[in-house]
Amino acid sequence: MADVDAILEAAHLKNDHVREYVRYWAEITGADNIEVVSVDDDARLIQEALEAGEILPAGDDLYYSRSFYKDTARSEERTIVATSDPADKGIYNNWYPASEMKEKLTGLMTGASKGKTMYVIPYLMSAPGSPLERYAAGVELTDNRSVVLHMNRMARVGVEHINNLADQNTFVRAVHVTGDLENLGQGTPEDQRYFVTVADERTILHYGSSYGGNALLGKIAHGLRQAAYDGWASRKFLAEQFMLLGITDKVTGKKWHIAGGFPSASGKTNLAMTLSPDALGDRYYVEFYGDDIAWMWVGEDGRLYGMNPEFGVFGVAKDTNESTNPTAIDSIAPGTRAIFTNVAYNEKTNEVWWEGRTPSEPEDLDGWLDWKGNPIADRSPAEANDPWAHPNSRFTTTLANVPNVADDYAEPQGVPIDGIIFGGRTRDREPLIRAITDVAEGVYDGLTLGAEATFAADGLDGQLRYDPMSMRPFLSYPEGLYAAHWLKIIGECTDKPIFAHVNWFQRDAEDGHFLWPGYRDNLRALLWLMQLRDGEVSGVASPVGILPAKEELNIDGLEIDPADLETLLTIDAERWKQEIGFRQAYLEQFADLPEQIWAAHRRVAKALGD
Ligand code: GTP
Ligand code: SPV
Ligand code: MN
Repeated sequence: MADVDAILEAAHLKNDHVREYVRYWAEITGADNIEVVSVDDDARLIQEALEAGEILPAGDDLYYSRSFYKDTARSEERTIVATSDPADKGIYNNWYPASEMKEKLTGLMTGASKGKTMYVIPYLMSAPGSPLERYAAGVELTDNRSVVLHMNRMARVGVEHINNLADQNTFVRAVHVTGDLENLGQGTPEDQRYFVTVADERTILHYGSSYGGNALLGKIAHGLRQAAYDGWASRKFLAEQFMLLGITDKVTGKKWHIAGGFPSASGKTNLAMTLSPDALGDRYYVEFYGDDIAWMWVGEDGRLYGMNPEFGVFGVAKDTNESTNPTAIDSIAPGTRAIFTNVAYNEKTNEVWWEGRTPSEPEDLDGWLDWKGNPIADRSPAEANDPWAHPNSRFTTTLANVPNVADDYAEPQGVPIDGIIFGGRTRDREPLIRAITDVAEGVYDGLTLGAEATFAADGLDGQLRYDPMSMRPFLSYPEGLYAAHWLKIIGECTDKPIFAHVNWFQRDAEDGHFLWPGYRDNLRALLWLMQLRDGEVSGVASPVGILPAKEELNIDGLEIDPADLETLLTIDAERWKQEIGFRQAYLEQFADLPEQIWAAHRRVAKALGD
């Protein structure tokens, strides 16, 4: 092992607490070498990764990476929140004692980076100068170069983010060791993977994956799990799996900001990057702020503020194309330095492809490899219909590459939030949009978000489940306390956001088609919500919120079957009554659920005539 101090000194890493942390884990993991990285090293690291065959060229300054075939999504089963206080155990956080997990992970990581370089990635999950900056600094240690390339796109990376911390010890310790991916027993009873956030020690220990949320520790582990815990422990903020967008009315000059939670692979990226439908484009302009995480706090003016702590987008590739998401396509164009992961790749032309990229697969199979690297042309008849790309294949690009990114996206002060929406893949029951003006009912609605799980987590695709605020896989403390923290933060706002539940995924009971065209047309529902907030429309009261009156929803240029629209704007009371029963049982699991939430539940049940 090289002289750690000499390496850190040469890299201008000055923070003594960080140095001690690096020395400690270098010793345990047994890495042969240490390298401190910054975003300025990206071009060199790309070159090294190309030479090592870890990534492949995918066009002008575009790159392709493939993760191990059993390592292509987050594993919820293997994800754990640990603390030293058993009272932190919730229903969903998979709580274990900190001492047990630290010992376990130290054991697994011992000597596990032998022969490898341990990269030191100092990062910041915020714009510098943000009111929440003190919660945003971290240092990821990883033995995987591809993880460094992804972190360079997803977070602000460089020693400047940790050298001058007001409190030199206030940074998240985030250790990632890849492990021997071919021998980890993924998905079997002998599974060796552990993805642990020791929340009360601000320490993240992930072993056994090189994929996305399992390995890019600034994003999900720090940006969501750790930050949610910090926001609660400090009583200062919320950290949620939310997108964040702005809508400008070019006629009146008004600008609104909307944040919203949808479970993984349920439309956050698409909504946040959306453009106006063509017919409304002269009047409304949508700006992108964030697609996966928002940190929210109460500003001095009594409004709720939000910011995206990330620096990039790790977006679902499937069905991304010029018509569903043209801005996403621009953000991964030649020259953007984007990285594609687990899509199909043509080893002769270096092109990439995924399901829904074009209406049908490329005709000429020559050179095409599926996401596992197997030639498509060699497929047996039994494999003929297998997808070319993994359903959870992704693209990674920086926020600045998104053409409609807001001018002020990197400003530290955040933006005031006018609306909070919840949604998910719900094939029946949930109408297009229902607005909720009462805070407790809004929080209750978020807690009872029920949706179909997706391929973003291993082995759960299609299961209907409750996913509180879309945070189920990322909750770090008990649900009742989480609800209380929400009530506290929003309750402190003197000018409160309006809530709404949206659903782009209602299906026809007979043939299964989506009733709502979705994508860019989703803006129509959001415009109605903002008009309702501003008192320009009044909607129609229902037991579960305010629905748009048919004439209030702007449908200029919309192609939709009138019968479908009718269904989208009505409530199936019988189906909802049944739902209230399910919710009762679901909410009863949670300890210390605030009385205001129970009261909201009873009000909705009563309104439904139960
Ligand atoms: P994570 O990054 O996993 O947290 O997911 P996300 O919520 O950002 O999901 P994303 O926007 O990437 O959407 C995932 C999938 O949903 C893609 O395959 C989209 O094509 C599809 N999708 C998004 N919006 C709509 C919509 O309005 N209607 C329909 N039918 N599908 C949509
Ligand atoms: C999600 O699964 O919700 C994601 C992708 O946003 S990952 O970074 O893998 O968690
Ligand atoms: Mn996500």
